[in-house]
Amino acid sequence: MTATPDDATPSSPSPLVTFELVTLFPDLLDGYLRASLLGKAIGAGIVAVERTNPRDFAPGRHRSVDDTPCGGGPGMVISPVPVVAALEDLTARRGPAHKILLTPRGRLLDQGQVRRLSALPRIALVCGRYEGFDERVASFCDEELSIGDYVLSGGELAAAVVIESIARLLPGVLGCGLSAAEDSFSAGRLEHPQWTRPLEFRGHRVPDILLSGDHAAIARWRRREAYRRTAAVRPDLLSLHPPTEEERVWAEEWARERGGQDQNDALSAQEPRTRP
Ligand code: 6GU
Repeated sequence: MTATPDDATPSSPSPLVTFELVTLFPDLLDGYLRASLLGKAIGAGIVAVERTNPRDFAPGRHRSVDDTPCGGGPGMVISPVPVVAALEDLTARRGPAHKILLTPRGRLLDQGQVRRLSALPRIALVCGRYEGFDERVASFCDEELSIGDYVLSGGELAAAVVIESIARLLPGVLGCGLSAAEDSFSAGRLEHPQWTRPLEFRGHRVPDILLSGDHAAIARWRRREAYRRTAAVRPDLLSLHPPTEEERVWAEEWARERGGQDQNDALSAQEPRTRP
């Protein structure tokens, strides 16, 4: 008879982060949470996701979770009663959590917020649906978060965004490349562009410098392209993370080039359209 010693099977580690989804659609994210790196992290026990449905705590035969707005107006408002009961139930079962209300009126999620949240061991994500929450729900939460300036019909996709952005920062979730991927945003710059084979595709060639083997030159070129892209598409990031010395030099170069181009444009605009 062969007995398996206890220490031969790896005991499942306690998760680094547990997410407590509070949602009226507890199955909605199942496929997403099963797939890819996130699914592996959950399978490996690094991340755990629990679900609690406020409808299970709704009073009455119809288990309704919303009601008409006090003072009148269109739509419905989610009642604090089942939501707070759901929060109390998950706390009683599995312990206290940092409670986040997901709402478009919340503070905007960015990589800095993600980093802050990634240090918390238990996070409850309270998802709304269609309508707003009764104001009192917010008093039972620790903060309110939004994932962007647009309106979704529910907080579930926002919850998926929060879960994935936090999970990928945890050790063991991403392979290598994590620090690189994160550093680029923490430095307040967009990622530099990337290419792979084939070296020529429908007339578009991979830039020669990337094939040069000159690693210092490549690194510098990538920093410059990251800065070019950031300045063009996200100038707001530059006020938060001011240009470095080398970036200022590049910006001046581009301004001179543009100046020359603008002058050419101005000159050709003065030329008569049709020659006499
Ligand atoms: Cl967190 N919820 C909803 N419903 N819409 C949003 C959002 C959250 N963030 C941006 N839009």
